[in-house]
This record gives sequence, C-alpha cells and structure tokens, in this order.
Amino acid sequence: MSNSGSDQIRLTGQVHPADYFRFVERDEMDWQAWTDVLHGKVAGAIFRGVLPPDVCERIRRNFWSSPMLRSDERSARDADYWCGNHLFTASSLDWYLAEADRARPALETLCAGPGRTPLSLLDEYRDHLAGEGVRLRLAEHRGRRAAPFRLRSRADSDALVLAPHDDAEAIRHARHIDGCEVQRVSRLCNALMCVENNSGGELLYWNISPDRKSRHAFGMSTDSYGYPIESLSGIEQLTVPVHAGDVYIFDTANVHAVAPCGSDGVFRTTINLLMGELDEETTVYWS
Ligand SMILES: O=C(O)CCC(=O)C(=O)O
Repeated sequence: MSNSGSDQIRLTGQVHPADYFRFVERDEMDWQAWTDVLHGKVAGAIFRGVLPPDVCERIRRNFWSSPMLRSDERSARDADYWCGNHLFTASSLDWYLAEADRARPALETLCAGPGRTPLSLLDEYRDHLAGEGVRLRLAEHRGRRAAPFRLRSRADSDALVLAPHDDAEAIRHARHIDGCEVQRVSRLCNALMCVENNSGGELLYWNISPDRKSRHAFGMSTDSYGYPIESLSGIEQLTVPVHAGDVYIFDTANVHAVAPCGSDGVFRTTINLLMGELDEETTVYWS
C-alpha cells in the first residue's frame, strides 16, 4: 500500500495546461460542465449544494443504520466505514458482480426517497445524454451489471483521509478485472456526492498524471495508494472544499488525496462512483 522505498523523490508524468487543469464551480447542476470533464476539456467540476439538506440527512441516517455497513477500525481515532463494494479492490470480478446483484436494491433504497437524490441525479444525466444520442448505463460484464455506487465515510482528524493516488492507470491494468469494459473507457472519472462533512476533508488535486516509469518507481504497479507527499512537492495543487450537498466529478488520472477531517469524531461521508465514455454513444458508471 505504500512507497516501496524507491530512490525517486519526485513524481514525473504529464503536466497539463492551465485551460484544462482547473475545477469549474457552479451553484447549480450543469450537465454540460459534467460532460466536459468526461471529455477531458477540464479536469474537474463541482456543483454546490445540489443535494438538499434533508436528503443528505436522510441518506446519512440510512447509511449509519444500514445492515450493509462495514468498517475497518484501525485505531480509536482513524475509522473507515462503507456500504457496497469497489470493483478495483474486490477479490475478483466474479465476486464483485455477484455482490453487486445482491447489494444493488439495498444501495438504491438507501439513497432513494423524495427530493433530488443520487438516483434522480443519475436519471437527470441519463435524460440529458439521451438528448444528445448517448446512452448512460451501468457498466456490464458478460451480461452481468455493476453496482451503481458505494458509500464511504472516513474520520481521520489529523492524517490525510485518503493518501495521494491516481486511479485511472491502476484500473486499466488491474489483472482481476481483465476484459471488463470499464478498462476501455476513454477517461476514467470519479464522481462523488457528499452527504456529511465538517470544515476539513478538502479534495487535494495535483497537476500530474504519473507516467508508468514513475508509478513503478513508487511501487504503484498493481496498487494506486500512497505516493509520499514529498514526491509531490513543487507540483501545482488545487484545494477544493467539499460540503454536504456538493456533487463533483474529476479525472482520476491526476494525483489526488483527501485532507484530514480537522477534528475528532467528524465524519466525511460520500456516495462514490466511477464514470467514463465507452464510445460515442455509451457512457457507463459503476462502483
Ligand atoms: O472523496 C473524495 O473526494 C475522493 C475519493 C477518491 O479519491 C477515490 O475514491 O479514489
């Protein structure tokens, strides 16, 4: 999970021009801006306060009382809780797809209800894309469908909630999902919806897509977590505040991390999915 002790001290890779390396910020949903991220016109976009407070609160309560809730409490201060699985960290594609079938109805119920919800936002985007002749659907493998999203909550008060990492290369080359269509999307993007957070937990986003040589030098051939913070020194970095209700999307090829939550017992809870364009007529998403 961490740097394998390479001699390389600074990450190398593709550094992007200023007109691409930025986050578009809007006070309402803008599906064209969302598509611009999937098209690689801009690195990220954040839409403020899209999920209403009552919807965030309902999902937050459902999450914490869900029978699907799992945790990995490494110490009294650091906690990691989730509902639903991540294809990338699943033990096998077969296991992930079987779990996806089992968990899909419960995940959908957890996020359902009146008001603008994660599910209704996906429907909005489905309608938006349909108007452009593009179909939005769950990713599939041999007729079996992925899960739509997962929920995750972390409460690290003084360490990074998520260490610096890049997902796109790791997913494209992950052996356990060989042949799955998600490896063929043109630009892998993370999409998140925040339902709980306090003042910390910002998204940290660096202007570098590490090259293969550098990824290997830092021991990231099969994993994607844990570039040392020193390896990013001098590289342009954006700090994107994230609040409950915000919805955002960004290119996962660039190194990113999540800042500490800031105080003890503060949880940052998000709905997480990945999305990408499979071809000109198909956009897929999965967890
Ligand atoms: O929670 C976030 O803002 C980023 C999540 C992330 O980096 C990931 O799931 O790979």
